[in-house]
Amino acid sequence: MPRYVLGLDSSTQSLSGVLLDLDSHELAGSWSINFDEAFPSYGTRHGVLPADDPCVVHSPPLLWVEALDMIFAAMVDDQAPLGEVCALSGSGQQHGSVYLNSTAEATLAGLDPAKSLKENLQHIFSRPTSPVWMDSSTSTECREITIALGGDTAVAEATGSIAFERFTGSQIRKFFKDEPDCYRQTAEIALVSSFMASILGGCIAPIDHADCAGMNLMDIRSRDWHDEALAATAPDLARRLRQPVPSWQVAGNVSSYFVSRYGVSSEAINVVWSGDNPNSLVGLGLVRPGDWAISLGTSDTLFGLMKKCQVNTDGEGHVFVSPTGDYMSLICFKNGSLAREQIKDAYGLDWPGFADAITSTPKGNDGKIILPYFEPEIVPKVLVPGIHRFGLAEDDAAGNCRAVVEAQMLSMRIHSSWMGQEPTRIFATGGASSNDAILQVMADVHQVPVVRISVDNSAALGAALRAAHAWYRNDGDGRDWSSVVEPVLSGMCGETISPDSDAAGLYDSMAEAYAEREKLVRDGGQE
Ligand code: XUL
Repeated sequence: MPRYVLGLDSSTQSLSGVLLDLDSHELAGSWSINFDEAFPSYGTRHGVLPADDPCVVHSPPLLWVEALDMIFAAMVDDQAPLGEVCALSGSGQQHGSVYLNSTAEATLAGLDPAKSLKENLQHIFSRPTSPVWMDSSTSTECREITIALGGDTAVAEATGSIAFERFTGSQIRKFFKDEPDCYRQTAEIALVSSFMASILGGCIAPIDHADCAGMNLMDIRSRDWHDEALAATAPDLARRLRQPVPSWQVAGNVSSYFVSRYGVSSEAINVVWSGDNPNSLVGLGLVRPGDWAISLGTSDTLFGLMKKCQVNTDGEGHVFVSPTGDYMSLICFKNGSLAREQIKDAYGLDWPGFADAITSTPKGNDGKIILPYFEPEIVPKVLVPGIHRFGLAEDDAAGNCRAVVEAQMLSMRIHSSWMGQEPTRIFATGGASSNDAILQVMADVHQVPVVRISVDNSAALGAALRAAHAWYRNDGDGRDWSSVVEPVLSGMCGETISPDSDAAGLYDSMAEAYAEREKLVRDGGQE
């Protein structure tokens, strides 16, 4: 009899789900509910509520509740084999928080299948809206927490990241300061991930270590709440939080609500949910230290799995716990496709023309360098945009094309060295990963093989793979991460691009030259 696992993804704009067939290792179905389209009465735009202050970005958690009913109904309509699901788990947009009152626990335990989830759960909130990761209204609270803990380095060493506005700690502090009565009425604080897991399981589900690392509240090494961070955030916070758990922890069986109403197997285990980035790590197959992924999108994002906990005290990257129990980094470079496209367009090229320009120029570009800050850059932190050329003429079309891609790859190499972990292979994903010339530069600069991978929703797939891993661990043959992930992802991997080992020395020197130019520009020097 075939067995299935279900992975859900509660993201900013939609709730998606994938059903994975454990025997064939293939997807048996996928569903998605767009919040704005499906629930216009909430008035969300791109999943968030309009606000007068652009720094305040909240979403209504009841919308996510309704979407959960709707996606299960859609699966039933499509005759998805929910009775044969052995495990389910999910992914939540990171950092967002949900505030529950003292009725929540009993209400979740007694969900009535004759009513909708909305009818069941509408009175469990002590705060009707949830601040999400796009909220940047807590700079004051970040400063207060940082001072209380002894500075940026101390916060990063303790919790894995310096204090960020979107991280949950400063958000909780702002809630406590602005609405002390509602804070007092809050019995439980959940992340989006643990909130959704709580509904599926009909109990308060704990937060997993991976998503917990995005709160600025967990001791990143002991993986327990950090007492001073809790104290710096809000009074009696420990009472409102359950003990964080490993990402493979089972939070019980699926609630009888989903068994009665949608025919989900009553034996299905509800594996704790995690954040979208940790789930994507697994969904892209990064289960061995040294496995990296570079997602080439509007911004470029680098994820890397590392064995040891290394933190970045400059705020250039985050360290989270990975769902495998190791650590992971997340580094975001804003001038990604944005910069590649600007250069392509400036020389009137299409993408094949851009690729030809790169291959027509020598590796290392004869030392010509560009620093392509079309927009303020996150890593390295550059607040004033500007394009800085060194030995590179503006009318050298091919030289500029190679320079922008070499700049991006060199910057990733330089600004990931804090991880203390060299990559052994890189999975390339996102729109621009279809471009061979760009991937060859990636392989040459990092001197490792680059594997092209195309996964539609890596967060939902990662959640399904985590559910599978937990199921094998508990009820199956205990197979390891690679044996769970590889049979599914091998079909999604394209060719491997090998590095040119003759270019190794060249890019070592270029990394030094690039870092010097970058320092010059950041110090306000002239090219
Ligand atoms: C990560 C972050 C975003 C959200 C998106 O730190 O804020 O990637 O997780 O959902």
